[in-house]
Amino acid sequence: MKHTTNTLEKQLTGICGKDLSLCTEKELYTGLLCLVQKMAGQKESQEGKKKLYYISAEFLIGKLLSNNLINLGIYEDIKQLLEAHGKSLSRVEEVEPEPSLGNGGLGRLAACFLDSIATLGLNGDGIGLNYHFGLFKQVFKDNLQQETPNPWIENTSWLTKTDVSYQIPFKGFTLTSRLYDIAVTGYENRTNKLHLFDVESIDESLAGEDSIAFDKEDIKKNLTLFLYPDDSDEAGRLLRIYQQYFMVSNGARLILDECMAKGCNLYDLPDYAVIQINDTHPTMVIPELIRLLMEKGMDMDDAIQVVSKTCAYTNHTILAEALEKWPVSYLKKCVPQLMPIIEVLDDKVRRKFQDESVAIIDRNDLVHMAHIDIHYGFAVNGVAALHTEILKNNELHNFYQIYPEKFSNKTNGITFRRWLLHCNPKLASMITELIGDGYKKDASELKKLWQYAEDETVLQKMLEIKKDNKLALARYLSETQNIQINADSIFDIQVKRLHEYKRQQLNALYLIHQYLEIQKGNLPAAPVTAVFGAKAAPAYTIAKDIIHLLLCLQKLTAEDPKVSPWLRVVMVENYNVTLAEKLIPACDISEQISLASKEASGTGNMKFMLNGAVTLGTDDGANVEIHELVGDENIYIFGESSDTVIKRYADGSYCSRTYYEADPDLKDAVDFIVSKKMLEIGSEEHLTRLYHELLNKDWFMTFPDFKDYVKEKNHAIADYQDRMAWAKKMLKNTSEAGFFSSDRTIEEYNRDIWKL
Ligand code: 26V
Repeated sequence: MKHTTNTLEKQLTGICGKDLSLCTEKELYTGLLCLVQKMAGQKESQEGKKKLYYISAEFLIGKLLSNNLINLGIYEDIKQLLEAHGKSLSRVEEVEPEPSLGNGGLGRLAACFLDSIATLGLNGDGIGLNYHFGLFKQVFKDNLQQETPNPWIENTSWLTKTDVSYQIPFKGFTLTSRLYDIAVTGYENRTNKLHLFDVESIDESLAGEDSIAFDKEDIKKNLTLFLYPDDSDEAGRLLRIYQQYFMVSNGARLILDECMAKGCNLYDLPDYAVIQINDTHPTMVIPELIRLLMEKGMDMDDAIQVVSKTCAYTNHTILAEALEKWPVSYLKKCVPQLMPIIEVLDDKVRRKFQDESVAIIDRNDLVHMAHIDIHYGFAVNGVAALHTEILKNNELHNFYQIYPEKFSNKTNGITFRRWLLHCNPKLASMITELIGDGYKKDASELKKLWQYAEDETVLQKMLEIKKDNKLALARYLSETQNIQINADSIFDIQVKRLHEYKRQQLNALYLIHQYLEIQKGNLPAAPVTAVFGAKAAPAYTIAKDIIHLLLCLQKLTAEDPKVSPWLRVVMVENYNVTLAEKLIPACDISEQISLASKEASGTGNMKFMLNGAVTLGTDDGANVEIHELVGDENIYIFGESSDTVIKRYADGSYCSRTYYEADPDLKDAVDFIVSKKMLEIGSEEHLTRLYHELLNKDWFMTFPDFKDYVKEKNHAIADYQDRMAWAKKMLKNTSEAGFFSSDRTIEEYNRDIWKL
């Protein structure tokens, strides 16, 4: 140990060019970055003939310094080294900007997968885009979300410029690309790569300092400025096509180059490459690869065969509006070279199957991207057991009948390096003391913790760690967001993208109900802090109205002396991976309350469970599997079943007003949204629009679940009072979380799909 510390000290001092005690945090950060890159580089490997390429529009990787230190096995050494020089590693971590390359679960999953792929020593790289301003940075003003650019690339960053560059053809012009790489260090294993393509001609000055508006038509300069640029107008939608094609055309060229360099003759491409298509954003890789193979002289039928044996598709959502369908006219405007190929792909399908529902180009001249993936890929998977069943029985039923052998489930997972070792070091070391550190490589060993279910010292220790984490969160929010919270209250947390199907509005209705009860003198069993974190898509009006409601409730509960000792609502600004790492270890109750059947999996639910939070949720997505693992005693399940919900949608029988009229508590809560009190705090426009939306539509059926939700949540709050019984629930959740390691998920992908 001493020896490594000495070597590390020499190396780091050499890089920084002065004694470590004289360095600023920023200097130490860039010094460590260089050191990590050097060490990671030494672990790069060419091993493995066949390689996985995980193509994704998003990689929500989070800050990289600490995770790399952990995976390289030098975290403790560096921490001690800095301490010996009067410096703190956590202070150094704070100066690292968080890469802004993702939006939510889909992108975070991709990041966890890269970690596990490298950790398992598999030959696999990621391919995506290098968005300069990322998604957007969320700022609250007048209780509303505003969006500003989120620049994250600094002079010294994790990006390494490579000499790989391609000419990418669009209608009427060509763009020169440039590849940047980020090293992906596996935990005590090999280093893989995240390949991020950029345009050489990018012009950051196109976007202003505090607005995400820019000239959407200047593709040469804007292509990699933002992830998911606003698509509420045609220019925005075309830009998304330009981005997607740029990503896959570069990716396809890189893949072919790498394979040919290894001796591939292109007919044997499936022996050298497998391409995992993460949702439909990269679907154009299929026709583009076919096109490139034809350019190299392959005949079309052969090219289709080869590509079909190389590509596999993961579906992440059943929401119709998220299943991409591009108008033929748009594709012709941006990438006309793909249309003849897509037409042949459609033609072949139409000759084989006289079923309009499985066609690629529909009667309205829309190209169904998922249909390309399913017909011309060799595997299709859902991301949780329930989700895959719904795909097979409902959403993709007609495809399942044609290709039953292509379908499988791969329940999502999370990397325990980031979501336990890094974010909750106290819990991790308690676990190591109790069961050794085998769980770091084989997460199923966490089950061994359950032998301590009756051990009061262990249970007490779990409660102490949770309390410490709550205090740390309180301190952090106070310092960074000027939010004060009471660490003695129950931390009830809902953090995820803002979407109506995730039902932050149901949580809000509960909070209003509680507020009214407290006003009446009916105090809850314990004080509660309800914490939210969520970004809304800039053009998603109702989602932004819900944020407005939450921010108004924050003000209302903070300023009411009768209520604030019992109930506080808090919405953190700019929720991201860094905040998640602080919130999740501090959580008591994990809110996973999507409308049953709508959340494909969820992965936040797994992170909370691992960190000893108890789930309050619907039987949806991976909650179903959490429920099975921990049993009824250790989870709070409420709401209507996915079957009931699916039937309700099918028969169109749902009428929110009926529920509103029948339940006075619900009626009071809904009416309160537009009460005098609320209108004094908030904006009439936003609050009344939301009120009418709920009353006249409530498309995601919050009203039928309201009563049951209130009951179960109050049940959890009351149970929390028996600290030992609660600690036992926490322990059960942590000890059953092993199944949700992304190492397990990746082993399944490799066993069933990739076969590396
Ligand atoms: C789709 C679209 C459609 C076009 C407009 C912009 C946009 C942005 C993102 C998406 C993809 C959403 C899909 C997604 O994030 N799905 C989530 O995937 C997680 C990982 O599998 C899963 O745990 C979540 O349940 C699922 O919502």
